[in-house]
Amino acid sequence: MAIQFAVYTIQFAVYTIQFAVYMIQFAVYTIQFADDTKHDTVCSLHNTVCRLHDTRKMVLTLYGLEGSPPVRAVLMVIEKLNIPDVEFIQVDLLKQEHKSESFLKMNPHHTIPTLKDDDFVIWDSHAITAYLVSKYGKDKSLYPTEPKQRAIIDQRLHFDSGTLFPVLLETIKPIFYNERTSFNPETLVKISNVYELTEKILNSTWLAGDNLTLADICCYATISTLNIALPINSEVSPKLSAWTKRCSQLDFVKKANLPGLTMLDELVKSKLA
Ligand SMILES: N[C@@H](CCC(=O)N[C@@H](CS)C(=O)NCC(=O)O)C(=O)O
Repeated sequence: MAIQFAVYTIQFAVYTIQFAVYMIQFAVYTIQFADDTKHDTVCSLHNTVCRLHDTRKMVLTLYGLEGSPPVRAVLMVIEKLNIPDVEFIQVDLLKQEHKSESFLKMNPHHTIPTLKDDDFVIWDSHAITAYLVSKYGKDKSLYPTEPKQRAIIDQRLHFDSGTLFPVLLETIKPIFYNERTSFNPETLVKISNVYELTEKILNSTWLAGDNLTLADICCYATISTLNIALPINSEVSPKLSAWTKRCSQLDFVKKANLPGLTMLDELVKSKLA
């Protein structure tokens, strides 16, 4: 009898504890739901990829500026792969925020884009986009593993890093940092040369063959920006012109490249005499 009573008492205690746990869980969910609603409102004020500011689910943090071409390459890949839960943190280069102690601690090279995935930090748009496809892409076609296909894509990505982007920096930097009010004519010749080179590389629908890949996304982010300084002439560069148009018509490009490109375009033009 006494044993049975003890068993009932223990059972009662267990049920009471379980009930308390459920009540706590309910309270936590209620608080989180209220918080989600607040975040959604904040988020709707932001655009495109910055869709979630939900600290509970947040995995990825992208540091950048929407106008920056390599940042736009990452935004396009996030959009294309439909990766949720990305927080976008603005790093204002003109305010030297990329040279702050906390940013340098994360990325000593002080460049945007920089991506943080929990404790893992990676910078350089080409490395970031490749990482995103490998880790989060349900479909790997943007960066296939077949060695020859991948080698061609890698070559185009290095072409962007080593050839296209330096010409872009040379074009834009003096406008922002040296208060130039016109493009340097020698730089415009360099742009024309890289257009010519790209025209020769373009032998298929897309930059690395018959399928859209990271090569198109990264190079388009740069070339669509070079186009601000020197519009592509469809008679001189028909393949480049057609490819540029093809890229610009993709939904994810409209969503994740166009807003930042337009912003940069207006900013650059406001500085020209
Ligand atoms: N190769 C790099 C280039 C990144 C880069 O130079 N970004 C510029 C902004 S568009 C930057 O962070 N400049 C600041 C600095 O170099 O201090 C990439 O693709 O991410």
